[in-house]
Amino acid sequence: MKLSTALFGGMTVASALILPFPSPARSFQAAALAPALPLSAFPKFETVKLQNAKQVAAADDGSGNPGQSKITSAHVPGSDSATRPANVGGTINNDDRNSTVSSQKNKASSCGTPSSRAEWRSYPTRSKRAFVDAIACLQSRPASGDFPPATNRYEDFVRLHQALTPNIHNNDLFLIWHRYFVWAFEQALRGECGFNVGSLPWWDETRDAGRYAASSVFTAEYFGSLPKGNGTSGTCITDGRFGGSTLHIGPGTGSEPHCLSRAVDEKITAEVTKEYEDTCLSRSTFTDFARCWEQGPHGLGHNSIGSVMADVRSSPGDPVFWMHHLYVDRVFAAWQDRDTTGTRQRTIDGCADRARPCTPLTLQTRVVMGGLLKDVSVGQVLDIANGAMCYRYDS
Ligand SMILES: *[C@@H]1O[C@H](CO)[C@@H](O)[C@H](O)[C@H]1NC(C)=O
Ligand SMILES: *[C@@H]1O[C@H](CO)[C@@H](O)[C@H](O)[C@H]1NC(C)=O
Ligand SMILES: [Cu+2]
Repeated sequence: MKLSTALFGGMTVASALILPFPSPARSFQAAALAPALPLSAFPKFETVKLQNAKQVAAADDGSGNPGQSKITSAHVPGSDSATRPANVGGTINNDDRNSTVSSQKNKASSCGTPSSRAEWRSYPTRSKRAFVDAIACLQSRPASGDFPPATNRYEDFVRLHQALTPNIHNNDLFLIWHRYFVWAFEQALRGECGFNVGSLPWWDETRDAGRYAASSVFTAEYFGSLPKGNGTSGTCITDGRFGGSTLHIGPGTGSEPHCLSRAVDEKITAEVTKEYEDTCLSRSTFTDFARCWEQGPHGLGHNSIGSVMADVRSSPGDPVFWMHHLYVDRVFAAWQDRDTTGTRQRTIDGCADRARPCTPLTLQTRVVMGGLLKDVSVGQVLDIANGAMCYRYDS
């Protein structure tokens, strides 16, 4: 069974995840530090430079027709973005919209007090410690067995992301699926590892643009340092809460033991700017925002931290993945809030895949979590404090 069938055909993903991988070797865990693999082993994210993203905006403004495909594909060799329909609006009928709006209204009281995610610099020290401790706790717990060859509970999350990658990147499910993935991870931290501080943090990466390595995120107390690579390989991380880890999911679609490694390129971190954020935030349609944000600061942030984080499939293997996606989600929520009528919390358009013609993304499209948390519909995760989740951002 193909995973795309699992995503959209009503079957469980867990059964689809039993792929022909070797069974986990317990000896991995006892072994000495695994090697850093060559940077070329980690398949990178597609990215677009700000200058080109701005050209897209200009084309969009002028004609009312997005027309981004030509410009984008010209700067992303190997990308198949040009095959994506430029304008896929109008895929949601009124029946869909009205029924979900009213069902969301009915759920308004189910979200009691939303937890309020704080920016890392104003997130209390004891919460920072609790957060990294809870992540390390998941790494010390046994795998569920539903996601071979995951060797611990944390790797269940990495494996699901690896397996679903083609379905959840470079299409309009990207922001929605990753929002719910972070929520599922938060539930595991709370339910399985006793994480009980008020909220998760988020990381305003624009404040560290050009000097991520100096960020207080990358310190021996928390996520460990952010070194450069040596040109061909990343550098194994030996400090911080996750120093010395061996990862068993990845690189790419594989499962080869390797150390947690990073290879920062501050020339690329310097591209994660407020200016880029604002360029994306000013897009008026969901699909235009989503494209700009995924291939802009989202992809640039991944690639710039490098090595494991630059792996489109298996980047959750680096725990800083969660900090990055909390930032990605924070700006998605900000884009939604820009329209004060609430329309962006209630409506959706775009493509759920890269087929041509594509499968339209609707409020009923399933957001599949493979049993890590129950599957929901897109309509249940558009509003972060009204539906399947209950949180907000405090800055
Ligand atoms: C849904 O809402 C639209 C606009 O508010 C309205 O025109 C349409 O008749 C409604 N459809 C149903 C099925 O209620
Ligand atoms: C870079 O590091 C890798 C892994 O530690 C090593 O195999 C390789 O020889 C190093 N390359 C250079 C150019 O130093
Ligand atoms: Cu991802």
